[in-house]
Amino acid sequence: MNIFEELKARGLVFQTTDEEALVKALTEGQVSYYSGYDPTADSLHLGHLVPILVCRHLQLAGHKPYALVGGATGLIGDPSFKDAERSLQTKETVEGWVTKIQGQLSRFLDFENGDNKAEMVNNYDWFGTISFIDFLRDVGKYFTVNYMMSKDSVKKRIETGISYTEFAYQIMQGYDFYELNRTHNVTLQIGGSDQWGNMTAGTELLRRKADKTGHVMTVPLITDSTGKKFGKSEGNAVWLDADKTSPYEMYQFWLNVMDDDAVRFLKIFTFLSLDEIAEIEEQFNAARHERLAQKILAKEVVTLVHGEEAYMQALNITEQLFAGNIKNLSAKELKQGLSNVPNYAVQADDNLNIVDILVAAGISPSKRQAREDVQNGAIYINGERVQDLDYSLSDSDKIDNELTVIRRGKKKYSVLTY
Ligand code: 629
Repeated sequence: MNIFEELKARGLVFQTTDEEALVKALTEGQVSYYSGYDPTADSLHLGHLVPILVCRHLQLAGHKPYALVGGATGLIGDPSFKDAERSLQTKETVEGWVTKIQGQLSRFLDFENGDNKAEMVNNYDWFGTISFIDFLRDVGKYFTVNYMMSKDSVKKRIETGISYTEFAYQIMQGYDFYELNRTHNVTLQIGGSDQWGNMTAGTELLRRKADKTGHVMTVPLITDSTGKKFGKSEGNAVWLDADKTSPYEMYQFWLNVMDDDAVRFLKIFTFLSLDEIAEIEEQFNAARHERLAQKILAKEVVTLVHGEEAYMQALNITEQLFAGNIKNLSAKELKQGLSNVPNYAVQADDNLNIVDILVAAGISPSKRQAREDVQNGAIYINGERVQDLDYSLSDSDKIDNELTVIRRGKKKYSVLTY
């Protein structure tokens, strides 16, 4: 299988400008390619991962990647399929986000070794100094307004309103492709299917201004088997920054993938070979309740994004919480594992008797119920059952001097902080 067939078999190809010519280029020699990421937040998220992984596949196959961070385009705002105009961020903010996103991208590609080592580029490096007059004369002249308006990505906004600033965006991205071709011989651009319009503005400019052919390849927008857009956990983006989405949370996200999506996602999001995935699929289908595909998926992606140690920690937190072994975890681990659990900050004048604390922390609705819960054996402090109505919390119940985990019944947790 050549690299293009491999990407296709994995479900990583949505659309290309000229498949035959692209396959020819990819099989005949080394292709320089790029993919761009705008600094619209201080972190990338799972939605960015697919094109990044395609770039990694291509690098592993010997092609040379350029990772572009849009220091300039991030100051403008991509209107593609966006319902409304974006609000402008300050230049300082965008600059800070550029640095963070560069740091994240650097983990996925090899920037050090071989004749196809990856390179980081920032389009501020050429847009920062280009004059408005030169841009209009040397670039804008190649685009008709009619052509620009015909793109699906902006069509809706033509009706509802779009600023001249955002309307110009596609020409900027088009010029990036032209510029990277001119300076680095880049001939292929990769992006999500929402980027088709911007990316073909690049091949258009290459053709018209330099009489050259560029290729575009889009990756599909990932949806789950119910057709919902993928990558959100309880409505929130799953970030690649461990401080925004902990490795444990990301691990849980993958662990909870639906059965019908798990194998497809193994092909898209991991570097296991298709043969290995076929074997996993067989085992998985023989006993789906064991969630083998999800476990491997979670292991592979968390290791890829956060490293082996973070994966081991996420797994350990999962297993210890499942077994109720709270005391085997540190306060830091518990904060990851129980980040979605209600917290109660114990007050200086709180009565620390178990019954009172259960009510104060909102674990039991009344003292009467609290007493019953304790006597029934439903209450666990740091994983150990407490049935003594006179039990009073003390320093020895504080894990790492920071918190106490109370559980009622099987799954209802609450964290006391001090
Ligand atoms: C200048 C800027 C370029 C090439 C690309 C760009 C960024 C591009 C964009 N991409 C999205 C982003 O930055 O806005 N105009 O958040 C995002 N991308 C990854 C995938 C995407 C896309 O970074 O292409 O489809 C998400 O999967 O939305 O010269």
